[in-house]
Amino acid sequence: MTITITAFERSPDGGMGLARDTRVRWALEEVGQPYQVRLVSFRAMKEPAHLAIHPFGQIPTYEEGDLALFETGAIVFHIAEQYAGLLPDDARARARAITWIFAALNTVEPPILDLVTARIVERDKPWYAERLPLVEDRIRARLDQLSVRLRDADWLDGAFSAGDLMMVSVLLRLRPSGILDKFPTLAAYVARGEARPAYKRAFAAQLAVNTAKPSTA
Ligand SMILES: N[C@@H](CCC(=O)N[C@@H](CS)C(=O)NCC(=O)O)C(=O)O
Repeated sequence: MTITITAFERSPDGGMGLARDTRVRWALEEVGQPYQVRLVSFRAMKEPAHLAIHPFGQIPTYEEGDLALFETGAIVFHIAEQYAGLLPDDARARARAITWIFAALNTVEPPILDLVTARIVERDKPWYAERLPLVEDRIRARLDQLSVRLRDADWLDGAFSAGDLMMVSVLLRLRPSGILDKFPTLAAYVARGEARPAYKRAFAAQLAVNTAKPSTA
């Protein structure tokens, strides 16, 4: 069955791979499933046709036959459940890998998003400079804890899993801030993720969209 995902027609990051379609592309590349991409503009994302698939008017979405999903956690989990390669067979190891998907999205991503939001929409506020160190401290606390857990392991729990895919994707959002570089264990972990052939294919695919010349038609 054909898989179709949505992505930005033009990502605000210009193709750095930080828009969330990259993690879905990556998951599909890891399990070797071909997919199509429907590009949407910011305006189209808020129109009824897209809202019928994504109630919050965002990307990415995932369609497969009459199944339509939104939220990258649900999408990556669905891909990992459907196709071999992203979750261990052993039930307990599988549960732990799923735990890392949730940890990435619920515990590590929120303070990182707070920083992204602060830098974009709070920069001109009089309290911005005072608040920024607090936001960064909350990120550093999480990264300290994650470094302790990862130690010298390649991945969070045995073999690479959907949990690592999500954690690396979330940590990548920190790259523009320079904070990740202060955590060599995590910087190396992210680099291992980026070195995976499936990640490279996903990154190249989103970059091609964002560097394509606009159509003159
Ligand atoms: N929790 C959602 C977040 C989705 C999200 O924030 N998508 C961004 C792109 S990375 C978006 O569509 N932003 C445009 C908007 O919210 O209008 C997920 O993980 O899928």
